[in-house]
Amino acid sequence: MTTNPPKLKTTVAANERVQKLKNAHEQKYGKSPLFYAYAPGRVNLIGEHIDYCGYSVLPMAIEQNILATVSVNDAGTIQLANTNPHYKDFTVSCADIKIDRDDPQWYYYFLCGVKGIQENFGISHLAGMQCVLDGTIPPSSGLSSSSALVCCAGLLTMEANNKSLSKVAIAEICAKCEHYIGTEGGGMDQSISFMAEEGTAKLIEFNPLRAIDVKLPDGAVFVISNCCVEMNKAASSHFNIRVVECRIATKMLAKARNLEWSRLFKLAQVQAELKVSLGEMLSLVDEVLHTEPYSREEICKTLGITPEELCTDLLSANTQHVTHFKLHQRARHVYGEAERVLQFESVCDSEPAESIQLLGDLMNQSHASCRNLYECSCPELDQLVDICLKSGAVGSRLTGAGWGGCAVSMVPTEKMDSFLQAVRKAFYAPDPRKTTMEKQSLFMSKPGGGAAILIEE
Ligand code: ADP
Ligand code: NG1
Repeated sequence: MTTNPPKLKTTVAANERVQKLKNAHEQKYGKSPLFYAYAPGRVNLIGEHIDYCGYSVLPMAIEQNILATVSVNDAGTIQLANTNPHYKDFTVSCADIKIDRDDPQWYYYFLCGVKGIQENFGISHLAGMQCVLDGTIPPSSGLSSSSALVCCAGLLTMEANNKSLSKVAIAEICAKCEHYIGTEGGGMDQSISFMAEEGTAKLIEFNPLRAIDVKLPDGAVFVISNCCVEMNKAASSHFNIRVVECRIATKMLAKARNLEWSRLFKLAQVQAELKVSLGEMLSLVDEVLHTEPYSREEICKTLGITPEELCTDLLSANTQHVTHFKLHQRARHVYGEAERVLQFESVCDSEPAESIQLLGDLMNQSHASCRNLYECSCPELDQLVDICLKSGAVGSRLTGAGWGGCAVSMVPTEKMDSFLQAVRKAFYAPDPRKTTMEKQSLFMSKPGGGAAILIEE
C-alpha cells in the first residue's frame, strides 16, 4: 500500500500533553503552533541485529513517542527547544545544516531528518521552523528513541515544506539519513515508526520494504523492562563493530563460494546468490569461517586487498581502531536469528495449541544467541532476563541494540500481575536508583500506531 502518514484532527484542549506543549511553544516563541507531529518508539519482539544484514524483523510500535510542535516562518532558521532541560535549545541557519558525528548531540538527530527530506526533494530554501519537542521513550535503551526523533523531524520537515511522501518512502529516507549521525542501522526502527498500525505487530521485510501484519496470540502480553544501563549507539563503537563484522563475514563467505564478493555487502545477499536455505548457510559458516577472531592481516590476505582498502571500503569511521573480528560467531547469530523470525511468524500465523510456549522458546533462543554469539548483552540485562523468566515469563530476551537497555518478555495474561510484582521485588526494589526509575522502566505494551501529523480542530 502506498498510503501517506496520516494527518489527524485533534482537539488540543482534550489532550493534556499536547496542550502543555502548545503552551510551552507559545511561551517560547510568542505564537501558536501551526501543527504537531509525533513518531513512536518500538519494541522488537524478535530479529535482533539482522535488519542491516538484509533480513526481516518483527517489531511493534509502542505508545511512547517523540512529539513536536511546529510553527513555520521565513526567518531562515530552525529553532529547537525541548521539554527536558537536559536537551539544550539550539538554533541553526537553514542554509547551514551540518551534523557532527563526533559529537552526537540531540539536535543532530533532528537535523538528520531535516537533511534527509531536504536532499530527497532538492529543497534549496528550507522553510524556517520553530519547534518544541517532548519525548517519552527512555533514551539509549533499545526502544528507538533516536529513530523516533529522526522520523518526527523528517515528517514535520516534509509537512512544513508542503511536500508529501508515502510511508514507505519516508521510512526509507529516515533510515538512510540516520546514518549521518554515524550509526549504520538497518531500517527496522524507522520502518515500524511509520508503518505501524494499532493492534498488530509487523513483519518488516527489506528490499523491497514491506510491513506484513502479524497477529500475536491471545492469552499472553508483552512486558518491557529496562535494566537501567544506557548505551548510546552513536557515542560508542559497539554497534558499528557488529555491522562491520557482518560485512567482512559476507565478503569472506562470498569469496569462498566464488561469488563476485566485492559487490556483496550483506549476509542475506550471499544466501540469495547461492539460492540455499538458512540451514545451509549455517553449515557454510561452520565450513568456511573459523571460530578464532580474524586479524586484519588474515582478512586482507584472504580477500586479496590492501590494509588501506580494508580501512576505506569495509570499516566505518568509528571502527578504524579495531584489530580483531569475530566472523564465525556473528554470522551464525545472523542466519540463526533470521530463521527464528520466520518460525515466530509461522507460529503466529498457524496458531497451534502450544503457540505461547513455542514463541517463548524462540525468544529464549534469541537471547542466548545475542548473549553468546553476538555478545551484545551485559550482566545487568542477563540478570533481568533471568529474573523475568523466574517470575513467570515464558520467553524473555534483550530487545534493540543491547549492551544495556530493555528486555521484552512474553507473559501469560493470567500471570501478568504476579509477574510485575516479582520483577519489581527482585530487580528494582533492592536498588534505590532503579526504584526511582521503575515507573517508566517496567510496563506492558500493546502494538501501537505509527507516526502522524496532528492539526488543531
Ligand atoms: P535508542 O536505542 O533509544 O535509539 P540511542 O543511543 O541511539 O538510543 O539514541 C539516544 C539519543 O537520542 C539521546 O542521547 C538523544 O541525543 C536523542 N534523544 C532521545 N530521546 C530524546 C528526546 N526526548 N529529546 C531529545 N533527544 C532525544
Ligand atoms: P536501537 O535499539 O534503536 O538502538 C538498533 C538499530 C536497528 C537494529 C537494532 C538491533 C539504528 C537506528 N537502529 O536499534 O536498526 O539494528 O539496533 O536489532 O541504528
